[in-house]
Amino acid sequence: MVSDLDVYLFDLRGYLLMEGALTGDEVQALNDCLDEIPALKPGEWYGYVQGHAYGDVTSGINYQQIYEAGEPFEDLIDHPSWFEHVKLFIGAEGTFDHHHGPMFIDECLANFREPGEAIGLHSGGFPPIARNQFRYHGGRFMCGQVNVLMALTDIGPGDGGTMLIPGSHKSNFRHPYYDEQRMGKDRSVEGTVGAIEVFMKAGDALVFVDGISHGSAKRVNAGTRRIAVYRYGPSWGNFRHGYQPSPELLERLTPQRRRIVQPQVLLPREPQVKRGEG
Ligand SMILES: O=C(O)CCC(=O)C(=O)O
Repeated sequence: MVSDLDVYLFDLRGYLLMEGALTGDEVQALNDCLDEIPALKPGEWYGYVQGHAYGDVTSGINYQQIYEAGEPFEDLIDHPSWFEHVKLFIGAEGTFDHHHGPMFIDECLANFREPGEAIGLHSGGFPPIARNQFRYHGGRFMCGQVNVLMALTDIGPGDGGTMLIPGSHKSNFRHPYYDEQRMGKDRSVEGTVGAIEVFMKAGDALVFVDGISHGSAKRVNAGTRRIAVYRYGPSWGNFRHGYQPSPELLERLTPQRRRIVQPQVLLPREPQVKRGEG
């Protein structure tokens, strides 16, 4: 299921592009779910889905906790196109990292990108961060965060595609882009030496370790780019933004999905009777 070439390329480049990871019907069902949600501004809720922006809204609006938006989004939790890949790259199986399950989703969102919007370059092997690190040690991957970014619309030139610097998950130096940006120079991701823009068809998935330098080009075309991102890490992780899954979602999910969404149930759930009482 995970080919030797996938392993080689993920280790070398820090990402894999999976063409046709989702069928046309799946993409349609996901978009239908999104169409049912009224336009949300940051902070507004629709059921258990919340409108959100990273900093300001120039990178587009996010709908957080998108696995709450309906069954098509629930199916993404352990989707067969990438489940084994993510499991391997987190590398918990057979170790103490697997104490509560193979993985945990610390953030899942849909993002809508309009003309003029982009997200700046971020992450990279330097400075090192434990949460999103790339690591291969003792014969296994131990990635802190593996992202699956799914295209829900076609993403071609001018559409604000994801950009990344292949190999930067292993870098020991900061790209000069970051210093120039800090000095106030207007540096678009597009002009960054070493960065590539990933064009995707609706249904393609980009699997990448969060420690790779990544961001997106500015959207210049009319219309809206739609993506979903599920971020997976080891089962002992915690929610990035402090959301929690709804009781209804937990009730509906299969045991495998429930363990990925909520690996641990905190104890005790009720006050305990002291010895000798009751
Ligand atoms: O919007 C994009 O294409 C990039 C997304 C991103 O930066 C992220 O998922 O961390």
